Amino acid sequence: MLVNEKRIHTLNGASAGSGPVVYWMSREQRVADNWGLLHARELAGGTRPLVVAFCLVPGFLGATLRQYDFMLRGLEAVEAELARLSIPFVMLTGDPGREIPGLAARLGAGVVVTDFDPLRIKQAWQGDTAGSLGVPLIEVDGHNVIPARQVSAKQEYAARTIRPKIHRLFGEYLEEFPELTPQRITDPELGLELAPVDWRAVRGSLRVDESVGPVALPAGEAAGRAALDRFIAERVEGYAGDRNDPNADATSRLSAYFHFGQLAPQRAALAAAASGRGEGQEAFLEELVVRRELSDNFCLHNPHYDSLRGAAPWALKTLDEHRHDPRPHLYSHEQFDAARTHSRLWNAAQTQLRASGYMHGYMRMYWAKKILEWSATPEEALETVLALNDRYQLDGRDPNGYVGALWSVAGLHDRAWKTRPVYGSIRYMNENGCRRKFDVDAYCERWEAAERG
Ligand code: FO1
Repeated sequence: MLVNEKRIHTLNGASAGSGPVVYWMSREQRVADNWGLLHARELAGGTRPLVVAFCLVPGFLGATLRQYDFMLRGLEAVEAELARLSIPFVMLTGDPGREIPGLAARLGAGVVVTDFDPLRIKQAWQGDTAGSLGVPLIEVDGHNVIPARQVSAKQEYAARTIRPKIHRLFGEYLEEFPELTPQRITDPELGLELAPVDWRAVRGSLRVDESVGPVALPAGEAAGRAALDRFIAERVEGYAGDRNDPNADATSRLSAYFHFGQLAPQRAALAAAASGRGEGQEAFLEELVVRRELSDNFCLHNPHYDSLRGAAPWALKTLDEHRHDPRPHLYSHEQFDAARTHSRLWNAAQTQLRASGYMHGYMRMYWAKKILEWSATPEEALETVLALNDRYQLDGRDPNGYVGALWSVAGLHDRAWKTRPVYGSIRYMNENGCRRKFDVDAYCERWEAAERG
């Protein structure tokens, strides 16, 4: 088998037919280094057609034009790359729970393969599809180096509890990807009328908030790979020392590519492991594998990953005890959104997010903790953090984003710290801490200048 069978999980009990194989691409939007697509290709072999389908959901979790634009640019590249391998690409629009079974029925598909994704909405789409398909729906984990269903059967407490489990299995799963072989079956034999996607029509059909416009970041798997290669060649060496300095440009900047599946985290792990760059390599693998996969573990095992109910009892208790503490400043969602607080540093971070679709990881923690401190309730704070993150961040609505928000606002995967007003024993951050780490004024000036244009 091309794909380690522990990556594979069948979502219904239906028996396979002999018709075409459909790969329903969703989280892993790339052709290379894609375990789900490789498994589908292997099932198709030399005799059964393989068709790749993507279902465009017009109002996905409040996404704006910024995210759809980035995703569609990547999917155009997917279609072109698949064409090179004679694999047809079908773009559906609507509810995947209806559209995927509909396509499978039209094609007389014998099996459908799709991507592992721990988000509730994805699990619901997959549940609906599995229930009405009549043939197997097979999930493949192409996102985690160690498949999320294998690493642990329960919600892990913290990085320190999942780390040894990941390290133990790392050798088994960190393997090179096989190459995807071209399809030899020609179109007429497929018996399908598959027209190329009309991308203008697809873009025209979007009903999304256009006030948050596209960003200039190049999209697609070639761009993701180039960004990885640059990071490994130029920056991974200094990653351990400089990654907490928002002025240093030391982070990988790969998260949008991971979020839309335009780059496999496993490709990045292979490149880092082979880089021989000591401390930087270790620090990057910790973020890339341990922290990232801890986020999938949390969302898979905790259905409340985007609300305070997902937090630990100690955290809920302490936030509740400090619910009525006077807030030093109080802002509404709109004031936060417009970057209109008293804090020059906070406003600069929000401006970076609005203007670029990205906020430096260290600033994301500070930014979210101040929203906790300056909101009327912890519930309102978490709502604001998630809404702003999902609206502006290219990689919003991702397990990593949910975990980052709950870490900042409600101590997820963290421990209790010295008690303070509003925060209780949730870890506190302030501007002086930032000043000790980096040149705060330079950061502010940079984003104030960007705002002025
Ligand atoms: N996945 C889909 O299968 N279809 C979509 O139309 C779609 C839109 C979309 C828009 C913004 C965004 O951030 C993600 C989007 N995704 C879509 C899902 C995404 O690929 C991820 O799988 C999840 O957000 C995180 O696991």
